[in-house]
Amino acid sequence: MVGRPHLVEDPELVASYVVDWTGRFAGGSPAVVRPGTPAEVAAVLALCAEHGVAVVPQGGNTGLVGGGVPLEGELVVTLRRLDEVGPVDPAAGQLTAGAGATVAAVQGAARAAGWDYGIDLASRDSATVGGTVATNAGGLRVVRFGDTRRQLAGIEAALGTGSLVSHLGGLRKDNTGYHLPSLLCGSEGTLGIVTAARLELVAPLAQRAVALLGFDAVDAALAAAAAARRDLRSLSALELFFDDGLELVCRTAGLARPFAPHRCYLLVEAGAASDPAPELAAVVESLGAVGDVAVALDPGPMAALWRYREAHTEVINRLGAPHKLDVTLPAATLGAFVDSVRAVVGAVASGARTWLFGHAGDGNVHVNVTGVAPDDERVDEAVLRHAAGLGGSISAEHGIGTAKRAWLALNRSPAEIDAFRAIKAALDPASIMNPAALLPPAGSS
Ligand code: 2HG
Ligand code: ZN
Repeated sequence: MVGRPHLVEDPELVASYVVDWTGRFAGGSPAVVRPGTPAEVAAVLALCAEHGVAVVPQGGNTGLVGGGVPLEGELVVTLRRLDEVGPVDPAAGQLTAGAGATVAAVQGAARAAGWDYGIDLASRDSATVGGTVATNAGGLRVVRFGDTRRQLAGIEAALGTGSLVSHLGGLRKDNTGYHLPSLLCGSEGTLGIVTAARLELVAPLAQRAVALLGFDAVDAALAAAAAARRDLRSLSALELFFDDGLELVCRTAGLARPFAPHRCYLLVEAGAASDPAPELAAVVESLGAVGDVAVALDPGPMAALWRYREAHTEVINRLGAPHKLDVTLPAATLGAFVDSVRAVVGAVASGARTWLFGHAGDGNVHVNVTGVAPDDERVDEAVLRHAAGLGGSISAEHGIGTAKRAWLALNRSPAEIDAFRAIKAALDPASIMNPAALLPPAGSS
């Protein structure tokens, strides 16, 4: 069906598809299928549905919740061959990209045509359109442009039934029934496989400026983040990290500290068509309680300031596979969560270390815990319950995957989970699509 060379059975080649990026989630698979067209993807799913063969779709394998690797012996369907990026429609400000195109490839095509893509994330060179749509990925520019769902003007997908649905015309007004882009975005491969997406592009941030601010109190940093959201019209990123994380980044990556140590740091980026530096300077000037400031206006120095934040993921991983708990808190309880979560972890895992960083503009904290066995879920349980108890979400932007499905009911009512199951039964009646992800095991809720 896909051509003999595209059914990969050699265990050495299959090996790289069965372990996630962190190393925490490892499984096994008899084979990896590499379809080359949307019709081939649909045909593979039709055959798998007929024979009851479970499937895990995979893009760049940069997911962090065990949602893209075969943990129960599923067949892996990799979308990487569907990597075409179509031409930019300059009138509409849109393009169509195959599921296997990387986020960086979409950004590159958009920029070459005088536009940009609103999604950006550290894994941009590997993460794919299909994977970012399937997980509704967020990243660094949600505060400005919204999440992946907000960029979607249309979708093409092979459903678990084996039928191909394609609606890529990109009309901005189109009230013709159920909105499949919304449904499939964030469905984590449990309903079907995204094969292509029609993406809205954004005006490029032709000029940028970055400020790194040091604070000696979390409250002061969060107050400054709120002020930046309110007052900085050109705000394009608003990131938070702490001194232990910065220390680890500097030590591991051999970087000099930006300035004297502070309890926590905000990275504020402004981007606009014309120079946003004066506006950024005025807003920084207006903030109280800033301990130190470093400003970068040129690409090299800006990248150097960004590195302090972006390197967190890779340096933490070198300590051993972390437990990654990606949560969002309401503004009213974000400070309380940040102040208390280390103690919550310490109470269930005394030898663990807790690293906090994330997207302050979105209330999104990445709680990374190292020094805990991959299958010891007490930390996950404690942190997710704590976040939900403070009104937060147990998954801000990474998805539920297999890692968090046992706790879905912390955020979703029985009626909502029943509705999820009904939708899945309709679009994936043979229950072959990523069966270990998202929905709690049958009977558990
Ligand atoms: C980020 O914001 C990513 O850098 C990864 O969402 C977060 O490593 C993490 O926990
Ligand atoms: Zn993130």
